Amino acid sequence: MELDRFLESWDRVRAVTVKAAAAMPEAEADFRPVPEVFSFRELLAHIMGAEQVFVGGVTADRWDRPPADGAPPDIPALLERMEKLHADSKARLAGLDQAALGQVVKAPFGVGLPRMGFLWLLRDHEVHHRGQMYTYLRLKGVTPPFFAG
Ligand code: NI
Repeated sequence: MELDRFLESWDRVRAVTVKAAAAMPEAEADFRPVPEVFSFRELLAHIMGAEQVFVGGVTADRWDRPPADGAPPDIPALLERMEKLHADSKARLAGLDQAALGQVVKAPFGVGLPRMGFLWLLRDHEVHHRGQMYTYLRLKGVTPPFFAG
């Protein structure tokens, strides 16, 4: 079913996100090309924050942003956190049936979509920010991983 296809696709995207994150030297993790954008480290934290918001919204109609917990930790610690979060997200999503996935819900940021549509949007959001990570890597002389895992 569509949820299975989504989870398979999201896992593939995530595997490449993790490779891209691990490619950045820790000394460059706070790099940002211009002052008004996320740093590399913040991009990674933001991808995780969106996962928490969207999965909470889709599974429990709770679109709460996770509490800010100060400066994000180093990249390996973020990746460890990301792995746990992703496993938890997938377990929560597995509880949704086809009827629930097709039901239109509205997020507080004004978008109304079937729950399944929000999940694809979450994957697209990750790909969008990962593209920024690729640019940051190039600017630091690092060759990013191939885009497909
Ligand atoms: Ni974003």
